[in-house]
Amino acid sequence: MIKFINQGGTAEYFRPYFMNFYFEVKKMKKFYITTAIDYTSGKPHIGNNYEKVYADVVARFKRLEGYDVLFQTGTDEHGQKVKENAQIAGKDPVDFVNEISNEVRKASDLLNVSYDKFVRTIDPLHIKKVQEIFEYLYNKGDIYKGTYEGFYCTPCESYFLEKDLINESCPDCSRKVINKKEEAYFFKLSKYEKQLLEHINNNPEFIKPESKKREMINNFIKEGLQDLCVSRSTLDWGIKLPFDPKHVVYVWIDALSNYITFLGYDVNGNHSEEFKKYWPANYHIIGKDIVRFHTIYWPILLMALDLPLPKTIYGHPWLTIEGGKISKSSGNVIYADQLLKHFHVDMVRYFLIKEVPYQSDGTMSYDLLIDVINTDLINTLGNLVSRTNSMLIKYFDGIIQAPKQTDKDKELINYAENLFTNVKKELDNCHLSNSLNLIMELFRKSNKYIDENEPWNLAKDSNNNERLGTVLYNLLESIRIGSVLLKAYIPDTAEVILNKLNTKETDFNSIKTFGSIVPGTTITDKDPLFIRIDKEEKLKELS
Ligand code: ME8
Repeated sequence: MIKFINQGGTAEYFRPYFMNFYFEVKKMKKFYITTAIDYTSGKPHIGNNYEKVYADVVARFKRLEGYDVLFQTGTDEHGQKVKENAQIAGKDPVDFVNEISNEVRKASDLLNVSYDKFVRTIDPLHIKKVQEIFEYLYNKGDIYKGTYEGFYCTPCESYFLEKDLINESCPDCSRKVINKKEEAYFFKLSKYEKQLLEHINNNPEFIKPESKKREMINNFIKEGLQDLCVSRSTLDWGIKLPFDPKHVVYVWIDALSNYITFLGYDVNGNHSEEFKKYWPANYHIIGKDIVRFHTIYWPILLMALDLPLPKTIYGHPWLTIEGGKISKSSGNVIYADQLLKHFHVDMVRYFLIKEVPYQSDGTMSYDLLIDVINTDLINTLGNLVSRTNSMLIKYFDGIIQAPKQTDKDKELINYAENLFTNVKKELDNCHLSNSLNLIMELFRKSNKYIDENEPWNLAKDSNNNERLGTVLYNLLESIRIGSVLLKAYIPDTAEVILNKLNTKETDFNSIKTFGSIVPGTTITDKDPLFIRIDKEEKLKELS
């Protein structure tokens, strides 16, 4: 090999390897993350919003890691329910979906969700592409015309399965149903069943959590997949089949396609640069109720289109209110815009991420929200920052001292130095609540470090000045490291803290080792981060 290099010249020999490496790195750097697109059948609630905040934390974290992130969210605007609710509201469907789509977008904006694209399925370009996809699959033979037979409620214009009938009547309006047959289009799911099962088994990251993966395999795929009815002739608020306009496309085919149509997918292979760059998606973040659509119908649709499959589909648990299902009709509902009139956006973001774990549902109540804010954001984080800054101002006129660390500091330093790696690991496994807890643990450890080192006693004797300066340095550096990580979770608050520290060291590279905060820097701000919430008063205000 050396001989070869000497003969041909090092640069010439390595060029193709560097080029490959360069493109490989560039390719690895992209990160495409999506959320479910919300139905425009009504105003979204805090449960729908939780998912967008979840995806936002991942998107922000990946941007901070240096990935080229595309974060897409939006609204799913066709279907029976949307049409019915527009009628109930006495509105034209287009006016109705415009209004609700704005509400969905507004909630994400209020929650500081940094989406790059907000998409809407009534977009004419999306409609055209869905029609092209449908026609392509029809011509390929993966979609065929057949007969749909089932129990039909004429006033409700809906089919039901026998098991869902109540006393042989419609479960919605209680009127008698009739046995009805009609012509419809079907998608050959069964053709791809084996390929799908293989993919799921060979790609452990494909479906998360594990419990959902098992449910999909055991309850659906192994049972044998029935061909899916992918057209409706009883509905007109949908995308018409280009070659048979009596029918509209089943709303899930329309909705799922958003992940590729808005990237510039082209059924003839003339994809946009954006599509070539970002597809396949790294993450589809969706709720536990729609895992089947995303892990069975969607991958099969992609296989039929000869496209690579997304890397990971995470079906997150739900947020409940006081332990019960969020439900508008029973009044058990909270909306982001109302909540944010009473709480800082980061308080709500913090609560949502902390309180919804990886697999089991989380609970929200005003009581719990206030307790979590007071304990974590005010006692643990807020007090740590103001105490540390106050001591530096009091003992050293706010000037950060050069440290001289000892064994006593090792535990805190080790924890802080490994924090990025540990947080990243949890986040990459979709355990966001755990990842946030690891950051908070650094602040808890820092408070304990204050109690153990008693800076106020060190300050009594000027011989201890070096030690006192070191203790404060370690605290400030720990606060900095934790706050840089918090930029992904509670970005406004993280920025306020980093400004208080008067530091320019605010990127992820600066937190991989301990000691980037610069001695000699002056800190002047010791104001509290948040004002403690008086629970009784707040609850009164909320009621
Ligand atoms: O399902 N807690 O739309 P959607 C957490 N349009 N997440 C919740 C929740 C709760 N209490 N309630 C709902 C749809 N969600 C389709 C998606 S994607 C191609 C089409 C989640 O408005 C729900 O699981 O009913 C879903 O991921 C998202 O909110 C939108 O629900």
